[in-house]
Amino acid sequence: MQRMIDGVVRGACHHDCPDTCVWEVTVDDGIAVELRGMVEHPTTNGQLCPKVNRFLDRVYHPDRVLTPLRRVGSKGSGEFEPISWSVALDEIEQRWSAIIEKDGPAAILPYSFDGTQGIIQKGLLSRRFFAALGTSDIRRHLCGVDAWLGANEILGTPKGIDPEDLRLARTIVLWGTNTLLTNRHLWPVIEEARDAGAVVVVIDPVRTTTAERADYFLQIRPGTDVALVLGLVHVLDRDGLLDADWIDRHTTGAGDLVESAMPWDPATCEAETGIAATTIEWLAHTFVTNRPSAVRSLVGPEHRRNGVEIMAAIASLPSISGAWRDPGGGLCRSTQVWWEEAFGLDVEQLAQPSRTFNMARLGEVLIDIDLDPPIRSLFVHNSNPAVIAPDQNRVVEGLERNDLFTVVAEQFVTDTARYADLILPVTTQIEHLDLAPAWGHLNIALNKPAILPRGETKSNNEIFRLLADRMGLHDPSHQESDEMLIRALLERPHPLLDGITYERLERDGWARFNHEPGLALLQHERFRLRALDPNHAVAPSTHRFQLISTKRHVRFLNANYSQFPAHHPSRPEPELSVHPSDAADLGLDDGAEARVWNERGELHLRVHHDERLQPGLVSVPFGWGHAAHRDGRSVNVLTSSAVRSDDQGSAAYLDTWVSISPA
Ligand SMILES: Nc1nc2c(c(=O)[nH]1)N[C@H]1C(S)=C(S)[C@@H](COP(=O)(O)OP(=O)(O)OC[C@H]3O[C@@H](n4cnc5c(=O)[nH]c(N)nc54)[C@H](O)[C@@H]3O)O[C@H]1N2
Ligand SMILES: Nc1nc2c(c(=O)[nH]1)N[C@H]1C(S)=C(S)[C@@H](COP(=O)(O)OP(=O)(O)OC[C@H]3O[C@@H](n4cnc5c(=O)[nH]c(N)nc54)[C@H](O)[C@@H]3O)O[C@H]1N2
Ligand code: SF4
Ligand SMILES: [Mo]
Repeated sequence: MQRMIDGVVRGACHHDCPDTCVWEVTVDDGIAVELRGMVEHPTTNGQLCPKVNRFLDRVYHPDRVLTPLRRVGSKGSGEFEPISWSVALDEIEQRWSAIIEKDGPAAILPYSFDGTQGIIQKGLLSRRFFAALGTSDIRRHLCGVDAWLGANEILGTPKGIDPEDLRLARTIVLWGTNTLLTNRHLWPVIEEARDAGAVVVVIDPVRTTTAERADYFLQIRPGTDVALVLGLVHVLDRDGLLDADWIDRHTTGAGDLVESAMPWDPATCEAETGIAATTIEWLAHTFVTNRPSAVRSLVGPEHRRNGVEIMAAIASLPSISGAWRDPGGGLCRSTQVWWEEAFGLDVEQLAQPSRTFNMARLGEVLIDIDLDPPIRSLFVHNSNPAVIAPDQNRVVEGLERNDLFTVVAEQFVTDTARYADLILPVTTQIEHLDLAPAWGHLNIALNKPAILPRGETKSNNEIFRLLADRMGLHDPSHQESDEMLIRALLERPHPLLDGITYERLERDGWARFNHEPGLALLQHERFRLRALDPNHAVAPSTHRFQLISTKRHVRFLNANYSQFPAHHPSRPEPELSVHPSDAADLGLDDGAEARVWNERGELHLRVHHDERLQPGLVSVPFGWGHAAHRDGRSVNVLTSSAVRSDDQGSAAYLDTWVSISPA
């Protein structure tokens, strides 16, 4: 039997969080007894976060799935019996072989997302496996793709400045990002800049915890960010603050941008965005005079129908103003593209599936009997679509199909796993090997397993090795070990990876990509400016309120942890937050019960008066499971799965309109 050694083992957090903290696990007698942030890691700085400080409770939780399970009750009943791996694998082999024989492999749909963002366990072997079988695939566009597209259009690259370089900036605009909640390890960098005199501005429709800690808060009307950028460009042009030499040497299309800003004088911009004309003038002036100036954004505004245009607008501001000239100036966003390029994953992801669906449309795909062939089997790993996907009623309707053979690889019986025919028990991050990339800084880390897999759990990769063997896929690439996969990535000849070896990562735990701090990365590029389109989604006449459902709780991470009372916020249930003026209008006291609905679904929620919102905007937190709601469903029953006509892009989670009445 495999043995593990007691002592301290280094690893890194797997969650879909920009921070990718590096941790140290203390193991005593084969049991992980302590987990703490690594002191020497520059962004972790010895601290994890309120979600992951209790991670060992998750690993050893009595509800962990420790053996394969087979459904014995009806779908969704949550009744399962333990079975052995060989019985589970036999059943998958038989069911899939029959489906492939009758309808072809395209009738099988794998569904996965960022449950772990470790490069090895997230998808290397699963992609090889499903591509070799020739199954259908999904476009993994729920998070970050629209922001990527918008930035890339203007910058000619999706890359921005190194987030750690924000310490050099003297104006920092946190544009639609809730840094203190979602990217907390960046905050010390921002404070460092502030200690040196930086001004911090937050632009958000909601007065978030981050907004409360900023120097200036601009409470924007939802979705009107493009108009705000046009207003800022208008002022820069009007007041002679545009640098003709910069524009001439480093941009194309600036004339079109300035022309599209002509109608957006401060008064017009105020009427559209809700931000005072004098504030718009102040921000435009500050951005060009109090330099270096940087805009920081992640995915907040991208979850809208005009998400690409919003990010294009956000990228246009530093590009026309010449903010890129200064180290620490420019646009700062996800660093994912750095490691995707270094590891060649941008290419790897283009394996040819038999057909592809945008993952936002899971519900309609599952219930569409006219598809040729229809989906007969669903394999879910690294995701909890019953909670995270839009149009939840349709998703559950699909999962309820008795003729759909559903397999879910999970650590817990999630809301998705409840509908599975088979649940396969998987390891947690301290039970498997992985290479942990970050989308909030330029370091990578090696995650070494600290303990043996609990019970009969197996890593994703181990499951795909077994499945490949069962399904007759005998190419040796399906059997590569996790260590071989990591070594192959690190050996790629890419300048960012020079000198980063497996041995070095084993010794130090982490390494920074070869990129000099403070390098004004894009100063020699030509930015592709263009006219901007300020149109955004407007209210359908039937519904009065706009609903946002972003992440809100410090101890939740997407769909993880809401099942644990120790992770609950002080108001321990999902509530409908309503601005007090709207609540008065609707006759809804604080604590009253309201019905919230639209054409896709409804929820009954307790009302919370919250003056951090704005009139017309209500909110329900994302992340709570079905059981936390009296309707047995969560906020995504209200969101729409509509994506662009080319099936690209994220769901417009935030362009959701609802009606509200007392229950
Ligand atoms: N604690 C915690 N941390 C997390 C997560 C979590 O679930 N919990 N999830 C992780 C994941 S997957 C992601 S993608 C990141 C997301 O990280 P962020 O992008 O920072 O977070 P969001 O909460 O999606 O959106 C940020 C802000 O955008 C605002 N916003 C909404 N509409 C608009 C608009 O039209 N204009 C502007 N300017 N702002 C708007 C929202 O009010 C919100 O405050 O967080 C990661 N970190
Ligand atoms: N209304 C609304 N909906 C949203 C959002 C929102 O803000 N509002 N945010 C969207 C965004 S930005 C994102 S990124 C998505 C997140 O969507 P997901 O990536 O699906 O969410 P997670 O909760 O991070 O992870 C899902 C599951 O992965 C499992 N998991 C973890 N590690 C492993 C592993 O090694 N193997 C296997 N098999 N499973 C593992 C966890 O147990 C967890 O149940 O949600 C989206 N949905
Ligand atoms: S969830 Fe984010 S902040 Fe928390 S430990 Fe993981 S990487 Fe760090
Ligand atoms: Mo995300």
